[in-house]
Amino acid sequence: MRGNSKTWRRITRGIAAVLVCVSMGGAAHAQDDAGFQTYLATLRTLAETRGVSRATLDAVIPSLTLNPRVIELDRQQPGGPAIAAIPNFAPYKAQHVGSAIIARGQAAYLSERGRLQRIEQQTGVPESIMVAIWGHETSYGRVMGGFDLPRALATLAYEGRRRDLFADEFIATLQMMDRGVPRSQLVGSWAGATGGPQFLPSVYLRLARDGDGDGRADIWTSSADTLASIGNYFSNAGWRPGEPWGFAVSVPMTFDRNQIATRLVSPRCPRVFQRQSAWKTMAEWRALGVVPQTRSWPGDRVLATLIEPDGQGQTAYLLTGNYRVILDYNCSNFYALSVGLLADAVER
Ligand SMILES: [Ca+2]
Repeated sequence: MRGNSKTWRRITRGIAAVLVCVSMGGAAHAQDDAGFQTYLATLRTLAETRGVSRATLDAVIPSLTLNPRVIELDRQQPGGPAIAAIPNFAPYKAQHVGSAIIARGQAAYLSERGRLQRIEQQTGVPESIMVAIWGHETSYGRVMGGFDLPRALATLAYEGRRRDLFADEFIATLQMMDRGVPRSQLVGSWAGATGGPQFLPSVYLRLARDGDGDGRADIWTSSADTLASIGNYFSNAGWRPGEPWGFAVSVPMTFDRNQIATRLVSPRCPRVFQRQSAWKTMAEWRALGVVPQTRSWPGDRVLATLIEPDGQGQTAYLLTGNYRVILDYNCSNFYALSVGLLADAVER
């Protein structure tokens, strides 16, 4: 009997533990929802102080619920300590600058030609760079994300990992509505990027432009508005007309990397900038024995850093100040290199 009663106690304890788990799970969820609704009241007050209209607040705030999928995706993001080994660029390049995306880019380039030329004249940003950003971000407007932005951004603000950033972006979606953007258009990635250029709402408010002259900056259905907005972003971020983003080079076999190591630590995405060398002029790079693979040297005084994304002995790249503008759009060396290479391939 003792044995049996012990077994029974073990079983009942097991059942109790399961029941506690189930009810805790349910309670945690209910608590999240209740907490979220309370937090929405705070967001509403904040939005009111920034001048969002009552009509917009009444239309949006009561409709919002927590989106657990957004929290799940946010928690999968890397953000911890440095990754042990940085992968090579070659596999990423094969995936993002393949023949299909190049061919569709060339088709987009041809069909938007007149418009692109006009934007390049106004902004100094090459047509091919605008097309490459559009291709890389949304496959030329095909994949723009299906998350309801106010709901996703309110959820991310509530979750709290980057609360101020996402609270600001949430309020920016409401300001977009006040400017006449329909709620139905406010969809995008789980992290709040929207439309053909994948702008955050605050970027939309600051930099989106009307490219087809109908008075609205429609970055969701108008390719003219999308390209004009990307051009405006790049010119605003300091793109220098007439200068390449960078180009492929060969580095001599006997090359002392210590002499070109950077001593600067960037306050913004330092890991990305650490992979690049110190700045030198084209004349200095030439004197060090670096040889261009795909084009002739730009002006002697143009400054560039060097990156060897596949390690020593492989293709390296000299990167100008315009490369930094691509990094301003999305701070990743692989992203910026592949945008530059896609632009070159589309233009060819
Ligand atoms: Ca328009």
